[in-house]
Amino acid sequence: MNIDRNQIAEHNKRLEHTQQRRFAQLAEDMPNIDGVVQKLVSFQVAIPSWALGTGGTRFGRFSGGGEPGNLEEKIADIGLLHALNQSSGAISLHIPWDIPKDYAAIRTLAEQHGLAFDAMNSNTFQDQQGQTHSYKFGSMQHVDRAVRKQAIDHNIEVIKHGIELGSKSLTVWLADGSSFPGQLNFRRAFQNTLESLQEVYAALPADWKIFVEYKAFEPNFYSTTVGDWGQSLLYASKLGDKAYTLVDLGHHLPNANIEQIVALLLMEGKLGGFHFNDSKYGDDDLTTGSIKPYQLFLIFSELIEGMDNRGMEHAKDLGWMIDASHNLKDPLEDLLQSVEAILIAYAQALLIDRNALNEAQATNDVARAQEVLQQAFRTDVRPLVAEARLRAGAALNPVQLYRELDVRGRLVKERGEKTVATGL
Ligand SMILES: [Mn+2]
Repeated sequence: MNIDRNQIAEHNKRLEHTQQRRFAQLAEDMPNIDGVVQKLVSFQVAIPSWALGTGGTRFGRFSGGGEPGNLEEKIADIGLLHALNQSSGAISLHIPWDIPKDYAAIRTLAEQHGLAFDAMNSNTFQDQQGQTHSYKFGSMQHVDRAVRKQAIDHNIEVIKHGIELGSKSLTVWLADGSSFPGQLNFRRAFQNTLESLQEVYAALPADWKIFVEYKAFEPNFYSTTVGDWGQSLLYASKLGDKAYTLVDLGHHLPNANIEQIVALLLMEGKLGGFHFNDSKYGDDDLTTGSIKPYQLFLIFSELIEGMDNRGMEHAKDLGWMIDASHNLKDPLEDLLQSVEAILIAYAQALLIDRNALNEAQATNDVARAQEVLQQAFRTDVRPLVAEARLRAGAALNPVQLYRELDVRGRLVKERGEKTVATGL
C-alpha cells in the first residue's frame, strides 16, 4: 500500500488550525524559530530492517499480522513511515537477513520511497545454515584462526553488498565475550579481535567508515570483548581514521552517564554513530523517550554542543539510527513514536540558551545552570516538530493518520495474518 499526498493534505487540513495557533504561541518567544524548524526538517533517523517485525524475548515471540516477509516489503514499510513523518529517510540493512537478489531493483525501490542506505550491519552472533564454523565461543576473538577468518570474510562480504547499494559505513557489533571467569584470556581475546578488525578495515573503501559498537553484557554475562566505550575507543584508535565508536543507548550498565561519554568521544573526533532506544534495566529495546526523556535531552544537549564545537553538521556527520525490537506494540507505530521522541529531544536541546549556560558554568552558578537546562527541557516543543513535518509535506500527527488509514489492517489484508519478518 502507499500513502498519497492527498491523504496527508486532507489530514493536515483538519489539524492545521490548532497547529497554527500553538506554533504562533511558541514563535512569540523565539526569534530564531524558523532556523530551529529547518534543522528539524533536515534531521533524518535511519530505520533498521529488523525493527519492522515484532521482536521476541528469549521466552517467546508473539508475531503481529502483516509483517514484511522480504526486503522489498521492509523497504515498503519504511517508505510508509517516511511518507508519514518525512524524518525516516534511510534504511539500515542486516546481512544475512536482507541480502538483495537484484541490487539495481532494490536501489530503485528505495529511491521511489525517498530512502537512502545507511550503515550495513554484519552478523557473527548467530550461526547460519550451512556455515562451516560455529560462533558459539565467539567470532573475531575466537581461539581458532579459521573461525576468525570466517567472521572477517563475512564482514568483507557485507561491505561488498553495501557498496552495491550506496551505503558508506559498516557497523560491527560483536557478541564475543565470556560467561564464566577463566573462560577467556582477556588480552588474547582483545588482540585477536583487533587483528580481525584490522583485516576488515583494510577492505573498507576510502570514503567508508567502520563503527565499533560496544555492549556491557548479554549474550555473554561475565565479560564482553567490546564491553564499553573505553574498549571501543581503543579499537577505533588503533584501527585508524575511518574507525569510530558507536554508542547504543541500551548497551550501558544502569545509570551510566551517557551524555558525558558522548561529550568526550566527540572531543576526540571518535564518535561515529548513535543507536536510539530506551530502557529501565539493560538492553530493553523500549521505545526511545518512553522511560528517560530527560536523559535523552541531556544527551542531545552534549551532541549539539560537541558537534557545534567541531563544526559538524547535525543531520549528516553522525549516523543516527533507531535500534530497538519491541515485543508488544505494532512495530510501525512504535517507530513513529521513537522518531517523534528523538526530534522532541533534539528540538529541546536546540532551545538551550548556550550563552547563559556558559556563563553559569564559568561562575559556578549551579542553580542557574539547572534553570537554563530545564527551561529548554520543559518547553512543549511538539508544535515545532509538527511544523517541521508540515513544511516537509508530512502528516501533522503521523500515528493518528496511521490509525485513520488503518495501515496495519491493510497490510494484514495484503500480506496475511501469519507473516513473520526475517530477523530476530
Ligand atoms: Mn545497536
